[in-house]
Amino acid sequence: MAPHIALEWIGAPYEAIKVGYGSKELLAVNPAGAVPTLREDDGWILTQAGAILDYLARKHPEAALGGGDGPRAEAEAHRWSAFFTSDVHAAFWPIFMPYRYTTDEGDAARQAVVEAGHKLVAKQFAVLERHLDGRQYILEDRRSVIDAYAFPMIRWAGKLLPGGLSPYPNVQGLHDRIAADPGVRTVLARETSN
Ligand SMILES: N[C@@H](CCC(=O)N[C@@H](CS)C(=O)NCC(=O)O)C(=O)O
Repeated sequence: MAPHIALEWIGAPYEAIKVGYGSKELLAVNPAGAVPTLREDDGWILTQAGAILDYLARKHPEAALGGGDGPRAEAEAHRWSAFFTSDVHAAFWPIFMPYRYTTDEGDAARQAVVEAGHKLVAKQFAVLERHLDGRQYILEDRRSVIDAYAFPMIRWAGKLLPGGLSPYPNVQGLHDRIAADPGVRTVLARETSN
């Protein structure tokens, strides 16, 4: 969803292809069997959400989605991209796939893994909440690919955390600003209806 949002903001033509995790079709372009995977018209393939978003921002500087110029602005973009890849995204795995985190097949063991995931996600959302205090967007004062990256994870947290987004009003505000965008609504209509 995040690269599709970035592409909508850029206004570049693209084709979204529905694939199954680990499917033959997906494994042919990404040995991890995971999304997102970007394929350019000349056959060049790029995986990893953070890299794809960075590539799209650099390929389309006119869209100003990279978060600013200069070593510090670029470092901030890398910092928040790494935060979403390694800290936030990874914190959801015990919730989505508890069976990968315990060899105990019992319901109680799996539920304990899910609850540990809730705590991990809550810890990272507290960091994001503090960062957003007094800010409209994650980088500088305008939207960037990092906001697109955050958006699906904010939706997951809203649905999966026991208290939803209620402890994170700044994160809720960011969510609402992004969700109101027409390009984002296009992506949501396509990717949440089937
Ligand atoms: N580090 C990768 C993780 C990609 C990833 O795990 N994507 C999930 C969907 S959000 C997936 O395809 N999971 C399938 C699986 O793990 O089997 C990235 O940031 O692109």
